[in-house]
Amino acid sequence: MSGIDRRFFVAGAGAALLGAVGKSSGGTLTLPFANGKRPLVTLPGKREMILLTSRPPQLETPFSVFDQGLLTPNDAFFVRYHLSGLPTEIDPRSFRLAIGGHVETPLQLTLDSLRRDFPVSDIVAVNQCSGNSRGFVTPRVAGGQLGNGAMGNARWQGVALKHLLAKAGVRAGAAQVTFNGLDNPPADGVADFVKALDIDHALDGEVMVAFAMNGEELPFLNGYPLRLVVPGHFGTYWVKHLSEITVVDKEFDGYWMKTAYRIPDNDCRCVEPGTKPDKTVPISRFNVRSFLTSHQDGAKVSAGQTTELRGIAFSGGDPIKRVLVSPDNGRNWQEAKLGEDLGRYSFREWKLGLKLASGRHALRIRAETAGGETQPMEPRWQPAGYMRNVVETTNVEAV
Ligand SMILES: Nc1nc2c(c(=O)[nH]1)N[C@H]1C(S)=C(S)[C@@H](COP(=O)(O)O)O[C@H]1N2
Ligand SMILES: [Mo]
Repeated sequence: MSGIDRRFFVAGAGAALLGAVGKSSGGTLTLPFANGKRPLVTLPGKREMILLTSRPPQLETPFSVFDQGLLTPNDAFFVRYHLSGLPTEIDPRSFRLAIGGHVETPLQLTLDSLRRDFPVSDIVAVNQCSGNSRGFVTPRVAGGQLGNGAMGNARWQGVALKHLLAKAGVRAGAAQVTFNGLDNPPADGVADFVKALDIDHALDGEVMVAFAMNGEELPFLNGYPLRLVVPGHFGTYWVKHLSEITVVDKEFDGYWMKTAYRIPDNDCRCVEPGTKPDKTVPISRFNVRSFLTSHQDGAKVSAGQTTELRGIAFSGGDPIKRVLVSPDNGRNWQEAKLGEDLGRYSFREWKLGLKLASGRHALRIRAETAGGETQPMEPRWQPAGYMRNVVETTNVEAV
């Protein structure tokens, strides 16, 4: 089989997703909040994952994966869709990426042309859903009740959007660029999933049209054959099965920009629990987060001996300066050792050896960026349950 035939065959696996029920192993996993019991399923191209919904397919990464390496394997990478009208078959030979709108020369690019005619680059970047960790929000809010597994870190390979837009020639007066993929609403009255970035952002050289992830082509469920990569920005902008890029001369007012994915227009991105913000803006960059990955809540460790703690931190692009660990629920803090730097959009590993006396300990993990951004000790609240970044707590018992 030639390379291109093989790709077509792999993409054809998408047809198997039409039902998108997935194979259930019968196994379950219980996320640590009320009604947190979830089936474990396998869908094409994926290992056993936590099922949130089956139509459209939404899968969460089991948290233990984040302790196994800084890059999230493709078959364990989370999956989020809004619309159940998924493309069922994509032929890489006839696929075209259309670039049009407010440009000099509209383009219809083949996948071969994308790889051959433009500079190819790569970047390690975290993709995180705005609603990651929503299941922990109290008072609870509507939306997918996710644990902490709606995030992943990968090495993305593709072509910087600025090269594609340069080839098409952006005309004077361009305001934004919109992005549409091959998935469609299942019925009339549901808005097609289209997102927009300001023209300056689209031309910044970091926004990428990616065709590969961790050295392999994109898994079907993560956007085969092309997806947008928007480093430091929430996953909602990372449009999958990307097929249409349109330059527009005014602010785009589609449902998924104007109504959905908006956050309070204030510094904390928060409001009093139970209230609504007066003014909102589109969600944009990640706030800083950090996690302990080596130990689960309730873990037992050896009293009086060094326990090796390990975890990850990441931000919206401001480099991680330090990670602090509290052995005693925030009274005292110790600085962890940072691991390999894969770039400012990547997960950064941290490690710390701690001696814990016998008894229970509430471990807290707090990251700080070079620009001084840090995590709040108490959770902030907003009606959509986006952007949770409270200092995490993991209870361990030393025996
Ligand atoms: N075509 C398309 N792209 C999409 C979406 C979608 O519903 N359709 N969802 C977005 C959202 S909200 C997120 S969080 C990311 C998730 O990327 P993943 O499924 O590869 O993990 O995809 C984004 N891209
Ligand atoms: Mo998302």
